[in-house]
Amino acid sequence: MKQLHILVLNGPNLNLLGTREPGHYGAETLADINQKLISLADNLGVELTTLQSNHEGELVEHIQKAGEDGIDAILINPAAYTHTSVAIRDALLATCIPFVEVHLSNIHKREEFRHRSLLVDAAVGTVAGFGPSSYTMALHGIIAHLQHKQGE
Ligand code: CA2
Repeated sequence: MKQLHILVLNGPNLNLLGTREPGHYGAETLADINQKLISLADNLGVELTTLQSNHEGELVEHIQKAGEDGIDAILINPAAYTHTSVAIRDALLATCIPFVEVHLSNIHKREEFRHRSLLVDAAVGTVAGFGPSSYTMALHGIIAHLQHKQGE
């Protein structure tokens, strides 16, 4: 069976993790989070690529390229674009790649404008509120989902 290849995509300002607002986003840097995810993926026999961009169009291009490259699933924390980006939604729907929406914080416990996600109804699932563990939970979840589908 072909090795699964999963893309982890992070949106704007997440490159600042660990430097500011530890109350909302914790003390770990994005490099720490990515490193842990890569080693977890390694243990699970899955290939993992991590990317971050502060630009909406660049995120769209990464999603389009994931479609061309045969990526099996995307874990995406679109950050502020969660609440605004029709372009990211359209790109995800166009590629038909199953994806999980990931958030460090529980967006439903925060300001009202963060309660709305433009991706939630198209995602396989959402994990929010567990800090960096949101990503590891999402990784376990999407692998189980893909393996279940492979076995169908
Ligand atoms: O909780 C999440 O993961 C969010 O996607 C984070 C976004 C926010 O706009 C979403 O509503 C929820 C913000 C990312 C900004 O990250 C920073 C990290 C350190 C310092 C400042 C911002």
